[in-house]
Amino acid sequence: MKIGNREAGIGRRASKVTNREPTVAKAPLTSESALSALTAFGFLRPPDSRFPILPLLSLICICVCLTACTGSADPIAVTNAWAPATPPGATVGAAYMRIEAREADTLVGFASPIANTVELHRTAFEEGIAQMRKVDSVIVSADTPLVLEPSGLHLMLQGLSAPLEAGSSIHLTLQFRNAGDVTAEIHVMAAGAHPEHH
Ligand SMILES: [Cu+2]
Repeated sequence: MKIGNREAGIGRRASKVTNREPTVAKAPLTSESALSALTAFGFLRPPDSRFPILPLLSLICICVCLTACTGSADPIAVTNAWAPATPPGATVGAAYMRIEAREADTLVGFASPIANTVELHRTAFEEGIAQMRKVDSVIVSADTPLVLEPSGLHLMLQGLSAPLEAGSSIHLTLQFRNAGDVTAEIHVMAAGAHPEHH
């Protein structure tokens, strides 16, 4: 009898231990633990009602999406704006950037306090020779960024008041038909250096 009881006792303890193990292992993964944590902080009703977590999670998802989608309210975003440094005495420089428009717009003019004129140029190869042609205006569509880059569309700064020095910044104003003036900060980089692309 005694032995039988002891064995039965051991059996119960053993079964308690084996019952506890999966509970501990599962705890971080179950929605019950998330529910009880939320309940503890007063976000939800007691755990016997599991359904309030669904609208709460939906609300969190909607908030995250809205925040991500409306992060920038600017109609025009200029990124990766850079210009190669120019040698001493140079009066001509170039500038490159990526322009994104929330709604289609037309880029119609350019100005900078450090240059007499700023023109949009397109480099094209004609009979194997690179030629630069002035472009009066360009459409920035809503779904495709306009990328100004070496050997493509670029801004030409003529009549520089001072050479462009690596490590400095210059300001350049882009004039859009709808969005109006947008001033971009252009980082001057050592000649031959390329900016990081994200
Ligand atoms: Cu040019």
